[in-house]
Amino acid sequence: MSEIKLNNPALQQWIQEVTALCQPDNVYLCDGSEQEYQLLCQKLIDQGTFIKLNPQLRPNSYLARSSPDDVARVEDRTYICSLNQQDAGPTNQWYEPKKMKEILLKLFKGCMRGRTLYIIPFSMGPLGSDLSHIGVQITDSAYVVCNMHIMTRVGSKVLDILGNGDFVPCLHSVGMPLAPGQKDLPWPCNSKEKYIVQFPEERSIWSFGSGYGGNALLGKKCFALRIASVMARDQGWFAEHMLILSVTNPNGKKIYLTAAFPSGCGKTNLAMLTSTLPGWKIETIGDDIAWMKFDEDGVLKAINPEAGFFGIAPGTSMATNPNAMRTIEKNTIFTNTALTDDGDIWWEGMTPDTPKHLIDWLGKDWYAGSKEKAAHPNARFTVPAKQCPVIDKAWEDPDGVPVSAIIFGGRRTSVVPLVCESFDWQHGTFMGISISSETTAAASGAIGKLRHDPFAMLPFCGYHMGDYFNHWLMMETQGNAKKLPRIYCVNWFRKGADGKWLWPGFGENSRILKWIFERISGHAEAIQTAIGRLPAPGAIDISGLQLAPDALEQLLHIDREEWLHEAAELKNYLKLFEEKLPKQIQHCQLIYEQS
Ligand code: OXD
Ligand code: MN
Repeated sequence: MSEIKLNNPALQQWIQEVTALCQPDNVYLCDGSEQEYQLLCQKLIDQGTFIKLNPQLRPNSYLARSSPDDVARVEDRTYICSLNQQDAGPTNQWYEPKKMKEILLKLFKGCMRGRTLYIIPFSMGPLGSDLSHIGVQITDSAYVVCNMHIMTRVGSKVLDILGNGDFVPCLHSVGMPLAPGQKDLPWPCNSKEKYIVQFPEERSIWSFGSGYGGNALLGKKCFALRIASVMARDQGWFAEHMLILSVTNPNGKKIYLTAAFPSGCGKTNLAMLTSTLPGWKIETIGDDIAWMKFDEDGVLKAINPEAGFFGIAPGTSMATNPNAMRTIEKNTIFTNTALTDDGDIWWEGMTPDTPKHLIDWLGKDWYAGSKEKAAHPNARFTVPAKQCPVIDKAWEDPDGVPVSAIIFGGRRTSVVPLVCESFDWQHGTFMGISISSETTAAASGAIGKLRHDPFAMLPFCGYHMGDYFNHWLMMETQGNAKKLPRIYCVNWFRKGADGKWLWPGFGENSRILKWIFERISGHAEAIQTAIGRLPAPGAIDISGLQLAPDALEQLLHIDREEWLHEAAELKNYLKLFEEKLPKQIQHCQLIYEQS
């Protein structure tokens, strides 16, 4: 094993400690080069993890099939190990940090035997931006290295910028050491033990037993949300589960928006939306995470800390998200999709016709008409953001983009209107707190259950959510905020009495973005209601849209009884944060109740 020499003593020491603990056969420092990526892809083909897709149909692309018990984020195996239990708050699983370390040290001891330990220096955010932060992931999974190559900026250039500075250490193992001569599995993982652990004070991450998505690509949920939310609290910025997009009107005026939706509610579709309104253009900066900070002029600036998209494949099609389909034409890693007979990928909803025969995500023959899904509902594509045909030209701007509006949304079949504008920052914060949504396949557990998901951060906030609400409120005055974005709430998912969607969604959501754009520029009308400002009759452009005659009315209908019930239910939920619930939020609740 050759000795790795680094200029950063803390990094050098950490690598030595981890190597001694995990006892890998080899240690490899990733340089981030294209050649490295290709070599690792070949290694993954050789060990049966990757299937090379037909280069004629899908150049430089691969399919991986996970173990059937490692298909999504494991929220019940995720821990925030703050020094004080109170700091983790009522919505996170807490464990005493010292005791957790004991558990982890036992699990990690010798866990990389027979494997290579990869060191991945990575930057979350454009290289050298003041808004970016550096992490170093150690992993024994080449699949993870390839995904990190796409999802973050990786390699020697990151080490150059790091110099002697601070980094977030991110330790990951699939938790399956190999005895001498033991044959590896295509998707090694540990079916008994999984731990996704954040130590907020130490700003470190330990992840054991899973190779999938947010459990294993530690730059994403673990660093850019759980750890970064703590850094943001301490340093006066925001780390949010938000897409970032730009809207350009027919006169060429552009504004930037961010939007928070719970996992699996269509953030990628909204971020890449093709406008159905002539002359209006939507462009993408990010589809999952936004880091935002007020600049010296008091303007809220946002960067996308990621460099790729890790999007949910099922349901993505030329009809629902043509820009995503174009993005994934090449250089893409697919995980848990189906494989076609001509060596391409397929998933439910991808094409109008279903292929007659496929190999499903479990590697078995699958025939049209089967009751089983061919692709796993949480099947994913990992693809470089720069391949998106509508990537905004400022997407890597180190200064970030100025945010004019923030949108909150969820998947609600009733009660919540299509769009609603908040009265002010406080009320907007209340809207963020109020998000609830039906659960999806992005996390393991029941699907379709309504759950509260404040700011879409329930699984991702690294500290007490009551303190997080306070942080949002305080930023209005304590940050150097001068020009606060307006805050909106949207719901594309409302259904009519017949159980059918009332709103077509997808590209047609451009009509709602247009209303928001025009509200900000002072050209759109709104009416005041108890829950916020709704579009005035005629203010939403529905030209050329085939809507049922009273659909818009139903979509914007506020039912008093339903809202009183909603308010009571929310009040009950918020008891959870009792001792830390900001007074201003209790005041917002009263407005709902008294109206
Ligand atoms: C994601 C998620 O993968 O939110 O983005 O689960
Ligand atoms: Mn997400």
